[in-house]
Amino acid sequence: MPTPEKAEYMVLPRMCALAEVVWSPAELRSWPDFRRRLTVHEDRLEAVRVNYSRGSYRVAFGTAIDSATGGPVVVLSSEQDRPRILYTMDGSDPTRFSPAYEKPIPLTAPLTVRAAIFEGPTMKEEPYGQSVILHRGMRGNIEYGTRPDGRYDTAPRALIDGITGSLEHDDGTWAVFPGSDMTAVLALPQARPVRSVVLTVLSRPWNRIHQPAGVVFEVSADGNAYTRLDRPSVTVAQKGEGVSVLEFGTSSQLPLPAKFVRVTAKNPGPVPKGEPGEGMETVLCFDELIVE
Ligand SMILES: [Ca+2]
Repeated sequence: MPTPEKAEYMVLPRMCALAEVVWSPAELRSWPDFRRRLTVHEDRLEAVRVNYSRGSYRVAFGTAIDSATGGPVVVLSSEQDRPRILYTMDGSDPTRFSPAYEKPIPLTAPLTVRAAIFEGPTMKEEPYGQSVILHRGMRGNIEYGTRPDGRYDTAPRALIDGITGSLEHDDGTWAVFPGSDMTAVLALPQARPVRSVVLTVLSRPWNRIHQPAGVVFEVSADGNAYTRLDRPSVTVAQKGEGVSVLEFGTSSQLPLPAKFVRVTAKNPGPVPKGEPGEGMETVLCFDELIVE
């Protein structure tokens, strides 16, 4: 740590969070309650003039299923306690005249939300934007054969949350499977014709993230008898330097009536010779199972 101020910044309010974790029993811990009490504590830190971290003013994007309508909604959140989030849906940056986020935004078509936290007329940090797609699979439930790696803070619905598009494997949008296959069963709310199935996959060889050795899609009306679909085709959806997002998709035998979609992505095994991390386990990363 170069200065005492930097050390203060790194330990506060982290120290409060550590105290919360080791002194409060797990069943009594609540993030919203901690966040509220922290606001009081931050006033104390302010009063004793230590250089504590004010936390991120970044707006986080997620989706959920509205329990009343059964339809998907976009949820905005932040580390701040009761932040005033202003947002737009036309691609422009929010200003102090933009609408305030008060409740989840119904998702009836693909959209791009840009949002920032304001205190009075002041924007606290550069706005963040997120595109959200809409597909039928979002209304379903997903169960994994092997859980995604817990270290990446992946939401349980990550594969069916409509949020895609990043090239960074550790931004919380990717479901990460080191050294194992990925199998998942998506249960749709009703048996209806499925027209297409697409799985988005990250390739980032520098981090030992490679495309699967094979992807198999199967559909079923009853969850017992599955029909295996044709080998998916692979297209490049996004490309950066040494990194790409690939789409494994199929539709040639479709539509078929289905309530269940099963996907199996095969881990190719140890990283081949000459590649970064050769001989170590290959990591598989997925961000959306798009079912129409
Ligand atoms: Ca996703």
